[in-house]
Amino acid sequence: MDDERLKVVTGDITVQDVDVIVNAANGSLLGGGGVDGAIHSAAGQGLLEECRTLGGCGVGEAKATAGYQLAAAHVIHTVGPVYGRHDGAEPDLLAACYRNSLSLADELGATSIAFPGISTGVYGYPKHEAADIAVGTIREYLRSHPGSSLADIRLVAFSKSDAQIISPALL
Ligand code: AR6
Repeated sequence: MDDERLKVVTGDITVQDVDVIVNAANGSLLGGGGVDGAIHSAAGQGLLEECRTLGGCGVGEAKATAGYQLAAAHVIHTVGPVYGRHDGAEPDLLAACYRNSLSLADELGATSIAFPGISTGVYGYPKHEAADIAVGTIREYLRSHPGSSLADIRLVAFSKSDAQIISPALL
């Protein structure tokens, strides 16, 4: 079933004009490379200071902070699975990242949210498989949460070639 609330956009997630940006973090929540590094540098030092108070985050879980210097009011930090390190539980853990982030965004009353390709960089998740899980999990969430405040859900591809991988998952 098609849902106009979900779309693929190409670009840098840090400049998305949305209520919530999702960060593909690591368990320490203390920053890193990739999209995590980009979000921390765009948000500024306040983000790291708040992250230090959170006590880390488990794989598949999600925790929220303010957005500081980002256009987004909130950042939801989630920790994706490292591909091949979870004895076959990778798909469930990746789905949990999306589901728990959406649920937290709803608790915050957000209407718009932007996701990066969680686990598809250093954590090695194959991009086609990850895109199918992202789209399937988001659609299932929207179906099972008719009262969701979310009206604009973006899967942010960092390059045109990534957009070409993700877009067919929406068909
Ligand atoms: N905007 C949108 N997407 C981006 C951006 C950006 N600015 N930068 C990278 N991507 P990764 P992971 C894409 O490695 O695999 C960090 O060091 C990138 O092309 O950032 O979940 C954390 O601290 C890729 O498709 O996250 C962890 O240690 C996707 O974002 C670890 O990396 C995710 O790539 C997490 O690894």
